[in-house]
Amino acid sequence: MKDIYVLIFFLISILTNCNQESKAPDEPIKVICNPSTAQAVQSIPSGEFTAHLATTPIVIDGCINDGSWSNANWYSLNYVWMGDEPDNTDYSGKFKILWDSDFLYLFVEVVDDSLHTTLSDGIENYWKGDYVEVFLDEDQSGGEHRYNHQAFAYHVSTEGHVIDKNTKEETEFFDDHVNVIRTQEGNKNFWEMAIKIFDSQFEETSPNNTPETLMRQKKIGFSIAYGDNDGKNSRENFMGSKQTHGINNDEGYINADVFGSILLVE
Ligand SMILES: [Ca+2]
Ligand SMILES: [Ca+2]
Ligand SMILES: [Ca+2]
Ligand SMILES: [Ca+2]
Repeated sequence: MKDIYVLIFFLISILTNCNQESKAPDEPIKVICNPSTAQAVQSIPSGEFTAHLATTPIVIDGCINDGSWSNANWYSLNYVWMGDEPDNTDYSGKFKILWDSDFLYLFVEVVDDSLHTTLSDGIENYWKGDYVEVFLDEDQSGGEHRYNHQAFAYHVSTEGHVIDKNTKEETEFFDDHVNVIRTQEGNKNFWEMAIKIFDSQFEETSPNNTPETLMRQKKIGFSIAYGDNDGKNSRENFMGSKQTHGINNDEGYINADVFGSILLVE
């Protein structure tokens, strides 16, 4: 009799895991939940985007099947900021944006032939890829932000960490700012994020920072990029959402003047 219970338990375990492989810490969930679509991808050289309000909840699970995502445009993440023009097996990227009062949501789809985990070459090389970089300037003030928080350059790592420099000029994890789940299907990686928007009053030593409440017609300084490292200990490509990004297309981590923007609409 006991053997039957063990068998039933075993069968239930298999059935409940059939859509999802077991997940070790810091590894992507491998799922089939992001079917290819024929939806057009818009390239916007100015990097000035529009985001619609999410009218249904967005579950951060690396799957695009939340109803609101189908109302969002795909935007191109294929401007070459560094390196030669990659072919579309080496790299190709696109993203969607949504918002509600609490979060800015991003869904990023990246084709990358060789996924190089961000921190595998040590924390000091976090900016060499692979990673998604999200540039945010809450009040679109522009200006210098390298070691202050009037704007952020979140390096979202393959491991799910959110990395930027702090006011002591050190590398710091700001994991509480971005809830991210990455899923992987073959050579495609899907990064779904819910991002809290902090203003320039953010204090890294305070436990009481309050994110901005987002509203219609708000405009946020924004760009997004992908650093593609295919194992040569370098960022072989840096690909962005905007045609240019300052000096050598690499000014975003210092100067928010070069960012594009997002306008929040209904
Ligand atoms: Ca989702
Ligand atoms: Ca690649
Ligand atoms: Ca600012
Ligand atoms: Ca890569």
